[in-house]
Amino acid sequence: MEHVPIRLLMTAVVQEQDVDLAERALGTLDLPVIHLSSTGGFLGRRNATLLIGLPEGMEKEAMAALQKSCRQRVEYLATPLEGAPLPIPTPIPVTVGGATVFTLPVERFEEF
Ligand code: 2BA
Repeated sequence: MEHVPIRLLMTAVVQEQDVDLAERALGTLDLPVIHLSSTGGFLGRRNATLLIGLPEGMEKEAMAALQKSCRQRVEYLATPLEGAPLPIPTPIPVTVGGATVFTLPVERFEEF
């Protein structure tokens, strides 16, 4: 692979349902992606963490690719109702996503 200087590392936590579309959208920008399978700490649902090394000037395009491919969804968290005689779970709606994105500067990038 050609050695393009990488300036930023974008870490995007995306929902499992959106990951194929997100990878395809990033692929059309010629951005290589590392796909890590992950799990959300709060809901315990499977999600994906994408690591994207960005050359100079690609941050906006990468963010736009994630924005068009990752959408919000409502998931339900089953919790027992406090004080109820029977432990009947009450579903609580939780809005998840589109994506949780951290962008960090890269001090050093090497490929060999
Ligand atoms: P989860 O930790 O499973 O969280 C799923 C959704 O549950 C979150 O959606 C948020 O709407 C809600 N949630 C999370 N923690 C909560 C809390 N303590 N109280 C009430 N509601 C809570 P998103 O914010 O869209 O996050 C989606 C996933 O992104 C998370 O899955 C987690 O894997 C990751 N994530 C979000 N914020 C993060 C952070 N600050 N650091 C690391 N990972 C993060």
